[in-house]
Amino acid sequence: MLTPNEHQTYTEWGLVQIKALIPPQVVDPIRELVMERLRRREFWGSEGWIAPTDADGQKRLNTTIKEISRNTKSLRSILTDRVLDYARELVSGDEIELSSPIAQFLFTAPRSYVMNHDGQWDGEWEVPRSIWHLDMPRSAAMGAPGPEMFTFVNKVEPKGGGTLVLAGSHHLLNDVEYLSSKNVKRRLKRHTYFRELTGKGVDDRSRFLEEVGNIDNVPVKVVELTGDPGDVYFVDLRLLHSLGANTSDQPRMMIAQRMPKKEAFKTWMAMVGGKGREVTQESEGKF
Ligand SMILES: O=C(O)CCC(=O)C(=O)O
Ligand SMILES: [Fe+2]
Repeated sequence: MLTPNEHQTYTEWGLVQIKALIPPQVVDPIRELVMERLRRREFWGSEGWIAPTDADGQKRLNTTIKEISRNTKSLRSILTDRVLDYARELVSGDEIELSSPIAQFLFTAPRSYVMNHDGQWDGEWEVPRSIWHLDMPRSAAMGAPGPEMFTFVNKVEPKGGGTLVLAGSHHLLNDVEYLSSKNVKRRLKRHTYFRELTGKGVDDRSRFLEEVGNIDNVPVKVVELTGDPGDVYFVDLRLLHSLGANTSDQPRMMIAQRMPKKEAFKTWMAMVGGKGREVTQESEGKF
């Protein structure tokens, strides 16, 4: 079902976009569910978004998002047979595991950023410097682990809170026995590009989106995941990624699902068992 070009893009850059893979009759009810909750909790009114005004309001919003996330039955309807078929095709027909969290709901309020809490955000969008991470450790024993699916529940425009990925970074450090997300980053800081991406210097950061750079002779580029409801990105689970600020007046609503190959997942879990807490946290997607 994927065209040879789509396969090649996925192999080369570690991600491929499939437009309108999920039909409106699947996505629309999910968006309605979310909006209904936001309205009921008074975060959405006739003029759109009603931002929390104090710490209490922020807490209520967090609770509301958790409440929405708990509707696993409704959210997981997004994992249609077509989505699963595409994922299997990307792992050469092998079996995939839908690893926890199931149909993870990703939300960023309008005009906000995850760093809001420390008062550091100035309202401007930039290619993020921090929170770059991996959802799983690097290990030669796992081989190519398979994709994570990202889809849009409502329209996500550029600078609207979409996930940022470092395309091409799946080619890096594949010969290591074992490296945690933190240690992968530590190793990559030997390279100028990665030091600049994650550094504090004041410079024009749009170049990371516009130009192909290189780390250890591997071409890399930052890609912002944007799209319409029902568009899907399959992203190699080895790609570094980070969170984007939402400068728009619409809530950023996406759903993510990790879909590792069954064999890779087993190897991963066996390693988690052996390595204890740090790895367990990482596999749960803590940054
Ligand atoms: O919210 C996002 O855009 C990305 C979230 C993420 O990377 C994670 O939960 O591991
Ligand atoms: Fe992640």
